[in-house]
Amino acid sequence: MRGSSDLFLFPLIAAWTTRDNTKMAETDCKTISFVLVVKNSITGAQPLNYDASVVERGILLGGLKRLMDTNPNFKFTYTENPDFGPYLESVNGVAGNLAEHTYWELLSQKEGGKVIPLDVGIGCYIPSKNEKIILNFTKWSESADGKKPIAHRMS
Ligand code: B12
Repeated sequence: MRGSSDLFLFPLIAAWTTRDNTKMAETDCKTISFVLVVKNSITGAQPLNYDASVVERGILLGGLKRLMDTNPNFKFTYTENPDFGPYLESVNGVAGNLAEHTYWELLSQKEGGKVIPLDVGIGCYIPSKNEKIILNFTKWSESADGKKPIAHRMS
């Protein structure tokens, strides 16, 4: 009796498993490649280029994490800002410093285009295929009265 019910259930289980695999394949995420450049405008050191990738429509933070997980020559840290999300604090051991007015500026260059600063942080920006993302260690400058920082240069 038991043998015949096993025979009956087998095709049902097989069909269910196959259907589930198809579902998995449909929801698999594609990745896109972009280039990450780490530049230090303060020391003038030779920029480093990395081949990076992110899930299609995924955020830059995800791409940076993937790169750090797979490439021992790249590391970064960030802090959480309650209003704007993750703030890139350090890259390869070099950290921005409030007192010294240094920070990691986020820049982008799309194929053949000019270099422009990102208008959002690493938690919001979505890189596109073959885009060059430049992490540029630099200083922000003071306004004429020396009180307010001129935070973002114009594109
Ligand atoms: C000053 C300022 C800076 C200074 C902050 C240091 C300082 N002490 O002056 C510097 C020059 C470092 C800076 C950098 C950037 N900034 Co800014 N910055 C501002 C500005 C003009 C004022 C912030 C402020 O002083 N608030 C008052 C204080 C009392 O509040 P606070 O919460 O303590 O402020 C802190 C945060 O604002 C934080 N902060 C500043 N910018 C950014 C950006 C991000 C993504 C995060 C998470 C945090 C953050 O630094 C402040 C001091 O600690 C705001 C515009 C605004 N009106 O808010 C833009 C603003 C917050 N910045 C912005 C951006 C996009 C950036 C950059 C990504 C620009 C770039 N292309 O590199 C980078 C951050 C890169 C990184 N490393 O992650 C955007 C954020 C938009 C968004 N939704 O993500 C804003 C709103 C300007 C805009 N485009 O409209 N910034």
